Amino acid sequence: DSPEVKRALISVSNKLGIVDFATGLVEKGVEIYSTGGTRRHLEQAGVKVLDVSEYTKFPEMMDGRVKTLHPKIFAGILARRNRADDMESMSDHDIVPFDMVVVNLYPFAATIANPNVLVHEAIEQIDIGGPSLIRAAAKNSDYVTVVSNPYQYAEVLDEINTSGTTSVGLRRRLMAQAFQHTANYDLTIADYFSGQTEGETFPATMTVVLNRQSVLRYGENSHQSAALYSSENNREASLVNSRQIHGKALSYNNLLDLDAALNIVRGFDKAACSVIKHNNPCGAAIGDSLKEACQKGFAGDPVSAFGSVVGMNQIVDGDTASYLAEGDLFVEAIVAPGFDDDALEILVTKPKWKKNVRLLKVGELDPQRGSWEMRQLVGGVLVQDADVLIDDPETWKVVTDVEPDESLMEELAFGWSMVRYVKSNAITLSKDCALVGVGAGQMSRVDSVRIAIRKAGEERAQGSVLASDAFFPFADSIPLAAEAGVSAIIQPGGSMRDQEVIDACNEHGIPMVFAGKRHFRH
Ligand code: 93A
Repeated sequence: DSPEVKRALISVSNKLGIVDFATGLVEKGVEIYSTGGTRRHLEQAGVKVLDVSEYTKFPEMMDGRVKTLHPKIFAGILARRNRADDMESMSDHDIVPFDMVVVNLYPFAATIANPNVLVHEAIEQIDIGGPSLIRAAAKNSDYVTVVSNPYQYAEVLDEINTSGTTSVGLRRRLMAQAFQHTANYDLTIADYFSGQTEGETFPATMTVVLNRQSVLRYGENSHQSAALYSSENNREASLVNSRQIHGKALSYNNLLDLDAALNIVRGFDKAACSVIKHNNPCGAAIGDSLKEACQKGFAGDPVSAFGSVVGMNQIVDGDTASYLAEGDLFVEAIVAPGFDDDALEILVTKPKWKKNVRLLKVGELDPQRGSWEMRQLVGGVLVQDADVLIDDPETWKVVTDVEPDESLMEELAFGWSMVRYVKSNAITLSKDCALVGVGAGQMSRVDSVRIAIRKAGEERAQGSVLASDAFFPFADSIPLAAEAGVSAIIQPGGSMRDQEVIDACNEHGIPMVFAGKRHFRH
């Protein structure tokens, strides 16, 4: 019931893979028609191609603005093969049927990614003929195969090679992808021009197109259904782009925590490990080796670390995997740039939790994560730049009589790089570049201080440094820190009562640094 593919129209801006694909089609006896640039590209590679202009008896004109927009092209795509009248119209007007349309569009998104692009240059990159070809072929997917993206070539050629045609199932799937693609394309154009006319960072109207990536077993709780969506333009090394190489399906909470785990470690040059529970780090550390970072990370709060999600910023090696596998640790999921063969072998054979542990490979990490963040409100959405501010200790101010020495400054820098990943009100105690106590998500800052000290325990609080994600509204936290033996404090400063807080530090001989910027995470 699927007619043999005899004739294809190919018109592509992105020439990736097109020679191999077209060659494969020609080998199966498919006749190819192309527009100017595509035809030259294919001919140079030795592929036999017919010229669209010669067929329509119309030249390409207006710098290519009109090349395929012609009834002889569109009727050949849209004709219903089971309708005698459609077939008669074709023969009356010397129209040939196209069984396949291979088009990818002018690169509008890539063009506007250049901030210096001029409006009229952007306008020239709005494809008109291409989306029309794609939509026409998609509409007639009963008979026509529409190929709108190079990643579809392999599967299409596979079917053609086995049966000389494509299955209805594939054609319908390609149809859906085609309409989604042209819809996204138009939305990108609309976004660009609505933003530009306002001259604002954030567009006046925003259309966000997200593709469903997977349906999850359930959401935060088992009575909530859930799915994961990814944005089409997201190319950075991220959880959403990662590959699961082992273990059970990811849950909603796994995904949330893995994302946090990855964001904490991605910025460090040294080996780093984060241990996440309920979206907060219960441990995190840097070390001279990944194993050391892991050991220090898990030591942060070994009780809470049970059933945690782990993030690492280097390829996991056998040593690190052995440490994770051999202790009494129980890990739900691990995300890392990759896993070497030893590590993989160990993690999938050794630990008790080997069957279930989810291993995610993200590839090489960018130090910075994506640019915008969205949070949902009932009936709306909040958008902001992600908090990716790079710490610059040069701008920090020592506000106390005593100055922290160089090694304390290093410890403060570590604490400050961690506290932004803890829910506000956030307090961290850290020592030897490892978290030892975390107070997260309390409604009063002094409670977070109390919790961080209690979590650290007497011995570890002694000599640790304290970081606070926002200023101390009162001086009440300082005596608590002093009593616990905290050796230095970092906080943004900026409270009405800064002076009281500084006085309290001076009284207890604790050096304090103002970082000048706060890092709320609500
Ligand atoms: O300027 S257009 O909107 N007018 C057209 O009639 C047309 N037909 C195909 N752009 C048109 N195309 C696009 O040209 C295709 O979508 C494809 O991206 C590109 C291929 O041009 P060439 O074969 O000359 O490289």
